[in-house]
Amino acid sequence: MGQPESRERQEPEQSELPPGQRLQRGWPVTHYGPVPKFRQERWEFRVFGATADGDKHCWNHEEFSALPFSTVVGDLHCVTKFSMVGAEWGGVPARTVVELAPPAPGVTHVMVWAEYGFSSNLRLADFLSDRTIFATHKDGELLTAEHGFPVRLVVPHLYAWKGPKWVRGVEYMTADRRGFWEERGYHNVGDPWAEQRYSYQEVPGDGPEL
Ligand SMILES: Nc1nc2c(c(=O)[nH]1)N[C@H]1C(S)=C(S)[C@@H](COP(=O)(O)O)O[C@H]1N2
Ligand SMILES: [Mo]
Repeated sequence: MGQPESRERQEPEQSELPPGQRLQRGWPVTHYGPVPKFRQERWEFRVFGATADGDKHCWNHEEFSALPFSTVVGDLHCVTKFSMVGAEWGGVPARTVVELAPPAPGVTHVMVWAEYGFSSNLRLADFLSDRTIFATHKDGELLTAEHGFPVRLVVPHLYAWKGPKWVRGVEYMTADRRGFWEERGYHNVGDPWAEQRYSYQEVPGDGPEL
């Protein structure tokens, strides 16, 4: 006896890739710059900007590791055209972070900040998707350093650059602002199903003027 389908939208078949993508065997490492060294005593996860109470919220590594844990299955689609599909990500849903450290009423976007100043901006609605997760684990194992240990964001419905590795914080914003790749020629929204790869494809409303 099947459970009734209660998903918000129909999931694509796992063999179905966004246009222009090809399947990658294994899991390549893709990022700009060096792999940061994790120093537990200096690490904290900060939520700041337009918070509901005007304060910033910080979790040290022990506290962050104790936040409610769940899993989601989701793919990574790199804009350079490879996809890694069917991974099970374990960690703290972005929604949980938002519940624990709520935004002020006017917040429309977030900037997710990582080590060395890497950043990516997301619409609040994309951040609140029930599959957006601050992952600490993949397929039951802790992330490795090169894949983002201790925490990376995974946003399965957007291109993978929208998911910073080595995340250190979330900034609540009352207007949109471009992150690292969004300032450097990549699309402000980054929906792989619509092939929103480059900023020259943007139409009014997709992002702040370049
Ligand atoms: N901090 C940081 N996170 C990042 C990037 C980066 O350059 N720096 N690159 C992004 C891109 S373009 C991709 S495709 C994925 C790749 O994740 P992986 O190396 O675990 O496959 O990480 C994303 N997260
Ligand atoms: Mo990428």
